[in-house]
Amino acid sequence: MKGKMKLISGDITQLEVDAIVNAANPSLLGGGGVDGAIHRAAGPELKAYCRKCGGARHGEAKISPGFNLPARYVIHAVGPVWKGGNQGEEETLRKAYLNSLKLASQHGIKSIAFPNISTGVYGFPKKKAADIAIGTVKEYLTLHPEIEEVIFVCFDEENYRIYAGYPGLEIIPAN
Ligand code: AR6
Repeated sequence: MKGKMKLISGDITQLEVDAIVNAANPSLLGGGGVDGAIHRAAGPELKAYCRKCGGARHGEAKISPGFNLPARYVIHAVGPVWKGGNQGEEETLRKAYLNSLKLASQHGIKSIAFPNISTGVYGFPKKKAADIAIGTVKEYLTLHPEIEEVIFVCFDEENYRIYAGYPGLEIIPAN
């Protein structure tokens, strides 16, 4: 597990990894934020492919090719909408990470990059989300040596500061 979790600031669409994770909505047909950026960079074939995926519930994930992205795959994870914390939001966020990692294992993905799922439009508190993201990934890696690298990609400064405060994440300098 040690040395496999990394932190980088910037745009997830630029990363040359086996898979990038998208913070999608249940339609899987695109939207704003990181979802919009991924669909723009992947090209229209991504939406056409996702149309056939049948959507996903909050906490679920589906996989597609990366099309024009440098990443081979996109894993579309749907995080919870924050509604105050009493609607199972924490467990749903954990499942979004876990189901993404399970898909990665099933598809021979060795390197995977996550954005800070649900911490934008969906309004999940950032520190709590980081605890769940890092905790879930850490636990998964101890049991699944097939995943070699997990990169947390922070686009906004607040998330980056929060993640940089965790011991055990290797900081990769941005280009
Ligand atoms: N690379 C990496 N992270 C990014 C990028 C990027 N290019 N752009 C934004 N972020 P959000 P959510 C960060 O709102 O909260 C969409 O409309 C951003 O700083 O993209 O899960 C979907 O279609 C934030 O920390 O996703 C859904 O309807 C993080 O990505 C809804 O938003 C997540 O913010 C999902 O909301």
